[in-house]
Amino acid sequence: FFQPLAQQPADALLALIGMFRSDPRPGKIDLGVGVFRDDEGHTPVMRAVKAAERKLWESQDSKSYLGPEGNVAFARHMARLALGDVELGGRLTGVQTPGGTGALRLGAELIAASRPGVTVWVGTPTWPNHPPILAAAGLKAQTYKHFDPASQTLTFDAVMDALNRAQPGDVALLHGCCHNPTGADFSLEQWRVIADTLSTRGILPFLDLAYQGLGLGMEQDAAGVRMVMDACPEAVLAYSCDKNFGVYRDRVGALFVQTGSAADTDRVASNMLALARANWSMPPDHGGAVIATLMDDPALVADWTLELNNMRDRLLGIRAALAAHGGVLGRVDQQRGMFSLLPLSPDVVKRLREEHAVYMAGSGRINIAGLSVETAGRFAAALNACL
Ligand code: PLP
Ligand code: TYF
Repeated sequence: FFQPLAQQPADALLALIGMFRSDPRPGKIDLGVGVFRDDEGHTPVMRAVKAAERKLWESQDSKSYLGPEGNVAFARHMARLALGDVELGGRLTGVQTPGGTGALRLGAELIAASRPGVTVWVGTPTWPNHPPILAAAGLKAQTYKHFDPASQTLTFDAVMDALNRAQPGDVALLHGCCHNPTGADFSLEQWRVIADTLSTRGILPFLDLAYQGLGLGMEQDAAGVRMVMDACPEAVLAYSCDKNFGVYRDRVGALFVQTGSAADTDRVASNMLALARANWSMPPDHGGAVIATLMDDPALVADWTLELNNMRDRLLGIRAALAAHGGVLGRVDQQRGMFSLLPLSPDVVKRLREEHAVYMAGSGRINIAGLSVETAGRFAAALNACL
């Protein structure tokens, strides 16, 4: 029965985890999969998350089913975190999803249910899971250049050329902040132009906000998304809490949809619930319940904010230390979040791994959090030796 199946490649990023683990060399450096790390290379459970888990463990008296919308209080909190002073209802609806990935899949399926086979404009390079998620929903991806690795610059002319070539009714998938894999984010002025273009040309924004708070700050990192949602009557926002709350494996996210009218919202919400039921019935509860518990406690919110600020400062500090070495690292202090994409050939990536025990994605993407101000120099020297 399964003979017709072709062998599929493993996820190259996730495969690096195993390769790194089995390397016995001391001082090995892991710049692969995108998780935050501290100076010791550890990905900790955040203090406030641990405290909220304790609180939840003591107070939770049932694990009976919730509905396909998941934890409603959680969705309300995340809407405010992402969008500011908003309420669900009226023209905005939202549900909890299994991670940002689940939000992207549900958003793609909702878009496809409304406009089968519609074109989605995607800047490249992008997160490798974006194209298969769009394809799985039956959407057509049309690519354009977002970033030029050799010059380490965001190709804004190419972005605008694409948004002007798109047909009214097409969709534009945009990274809200901390672009994966390049760290090359739009400036506020560029977001302004994008928001105006999307709104006047009638292109639906499909926003992916997976790293809020890890770029410049919670408010700054959401500014572009908010500008677009203010300018455009209709928009789709896939949100992930897995990085900014450090709850990766608990799979926590939400999908928000802004519609043109309260009547549209009712139909959109009923379609989101029907699609969620056909996918996962209802999202896993634990992560959403923990974050809702955290958000309901001002002392925990304050501690979470403090720890998130420290995580962000650590990334910015490493970026500054790397950029001081110049060369291909010279512009990483202009980029934001966890990733930069260095112009390295597959051969150089392989030599860094084999000769220097430095592990990174085959594309030349590095996870900044895998370094420290101390190891930045060693990485720069290894890079120089291979170039
Ligand atoms: N979008 C981008 C750009 C990402 O890098 C990730 C990373 O995992 C996601 C979405 C999905 O996040 P999650 O782990 O919550 O599914
Ligand atoms: O790009 C990254 O490294 C993160 C984590 O299938 C990730 O977004 C990578 C691959 C994957 C799921 C998550």
